[in-house]
Amino acid sequence: MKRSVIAAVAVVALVLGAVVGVVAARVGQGAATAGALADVAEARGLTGEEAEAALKTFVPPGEYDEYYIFSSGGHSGQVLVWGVPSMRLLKEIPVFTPDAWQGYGYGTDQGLQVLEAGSDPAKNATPVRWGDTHHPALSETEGDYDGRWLYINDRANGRIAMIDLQDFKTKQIVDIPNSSTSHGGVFVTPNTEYAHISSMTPMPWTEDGYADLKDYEDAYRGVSSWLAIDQETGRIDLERSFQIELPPYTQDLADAGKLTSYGWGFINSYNTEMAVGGDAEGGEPIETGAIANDYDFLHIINWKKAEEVVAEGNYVERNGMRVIPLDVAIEEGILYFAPEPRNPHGVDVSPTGDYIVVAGKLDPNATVYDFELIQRAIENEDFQGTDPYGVPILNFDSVVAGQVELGVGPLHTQFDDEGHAYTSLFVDSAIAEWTLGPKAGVPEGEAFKLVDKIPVHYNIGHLVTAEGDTVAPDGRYMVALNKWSIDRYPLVGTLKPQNFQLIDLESDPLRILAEVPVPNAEPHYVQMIKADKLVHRIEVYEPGTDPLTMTTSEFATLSPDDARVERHGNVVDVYMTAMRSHFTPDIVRVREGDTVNLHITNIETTPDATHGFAIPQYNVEASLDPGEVVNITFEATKTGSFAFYCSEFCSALHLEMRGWLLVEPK
Ligand code: CUK
Ligand code: CUA
Repeated sequence: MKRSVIAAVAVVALVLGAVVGVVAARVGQGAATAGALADVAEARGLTGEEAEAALKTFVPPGEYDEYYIFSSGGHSGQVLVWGVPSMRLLKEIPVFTPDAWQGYGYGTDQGLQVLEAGSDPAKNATPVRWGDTHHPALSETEGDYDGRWLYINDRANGRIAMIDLQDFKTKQIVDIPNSSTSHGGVFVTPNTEYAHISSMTPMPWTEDGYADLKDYEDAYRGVSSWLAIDQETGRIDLERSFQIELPPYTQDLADAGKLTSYGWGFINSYNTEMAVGGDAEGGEPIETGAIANDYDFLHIINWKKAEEVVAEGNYVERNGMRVIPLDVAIEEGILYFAPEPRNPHGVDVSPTGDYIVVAGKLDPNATVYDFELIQRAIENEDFQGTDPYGVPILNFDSVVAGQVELGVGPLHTQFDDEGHAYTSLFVDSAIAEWTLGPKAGVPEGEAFKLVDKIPVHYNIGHLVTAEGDTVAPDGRYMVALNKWSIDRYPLVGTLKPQNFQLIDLESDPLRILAEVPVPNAEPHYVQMIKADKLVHRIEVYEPGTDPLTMTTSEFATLSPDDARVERHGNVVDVYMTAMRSHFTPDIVRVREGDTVNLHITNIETTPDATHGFAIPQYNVEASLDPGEVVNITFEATKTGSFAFYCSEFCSALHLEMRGWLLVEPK
């Protein structure tokens, strides 16, 4: 066995050993002595540091974690919820991809409605039933997480979803008009006025949606979308939303201005060369074409101004969206560029909003822009020229406060509460800790300096610190999200898990406390929120709730006495209840060709008294949480006798919780 494997096993064992002492101490039956703990550590072959790390991250059974991580799931299309410091996986929230366990997308109207409404037939070749989640954005009030909603994008298909943090369910998917993909251009504005999402790969803005790549520069466009949020429900309201047309660069990551820079947004770009590939047609690959320039453009957007311009009616309509054309954005002072060194990836605004940190994949530096300098340069028209589309480019030297050489492949930056920034280094497989400037409280002489560097395993993408992208980071913990995990875990086949590593931000030098495999997804951006901020969580639904609307369902059946079957022509409505351990009615008789509407209410009020509802051969699988109503609609096309059943082991007589769907031939 490799040493790393031994260590991983040993940490778990030590934790089990240590808990004996801790629990004993709690009930007053004695305490683990330092000597006893040392014996365990020695028996496990753990170093003192490893044993200490285990104690720092151990959360006893029945106790809760202090922080939650909301993690993108990459091309699983889902969101993962983790506890910190235990690094336990708490939940997988289905978002863009159906999930049978939670009955999402397998027959229930509510799930199908979300997925269907989220796949625009005018945009997609076929209904899209997966996504590639990259950037979550927790809702904010005054720049701080408020625990209401979570937004997350689909990088593949240019969509965004809203998850309600009352019940951790996906309530809405919006297929963004005029946008075919979206990478990391997701954030909420400081009071969740808007969820922003920008396109990644530009698309043809032509009548029929087609333009040959030789017409790329004229016909293709990027877009910055400002999606208005309903403050009651968290839903996106496209009617109040607007977009800003952008040149056909590859718009990448983005972040909201806050405090000092409130009212502004920042988007990275690369491929300002506008390379389109063609390596098999005598051209060069995108990979080389897109890295020719020394600088790409940081997009600086005045969204408050954009709001006014839209209110004045200075926009065009395009596919149902109000769009500020590029020339209007330039003329009205909505859009400026600042040069940013080669092929940047992350752009992250510091907690006070003063500094905008850009990390260039092909540049060893973090480049720090100062918002005040940006404002001054705009006022003084301190431009070094315009881009081919007429967008003014601010003078690089006038807007940059400092550059810090960090290492190879800097990607993303997070912050703590002491003026430090932490940047992931993909190629170096490390995290660099460095200082911001005086506006973050760092003394002049110590500003913009590399402080520490901690190796991670291996090839880190994103990283997160506790509330590290808010106006008030907590410090405390940092998690490295690593792409590779060679040798870290026992061999489980040729596709290896991803790897999260928990780092203690309170130790000096920085130290890794724990690591966990991520076996079901490839996370990109994640956010870490203090658990006690999730104040809107509910434990059970009010009886008869439709989770999609969070109101009482018109189809609720609150007592088995009200269960019934109503036939109108060849439409059959079945009002059914589920409780331990029976469905009422448990025999449903329909005829071939009928349209069947099942309205099932779980009338339990006990937390966690969940039932399932599965119909074989009809591809139906629902999950009914206590109080929940689900609607299931299908055509009775297949005749026969189908034994529906509760798919959740709910009670001693769970196996008896079943019934018959009889579809009689015509
Ligand atoms: S991204 Cu994947 S490592 Cu989509 Cu924010 Cu950088
Ligand atoms: Cu209800 Cu099993």
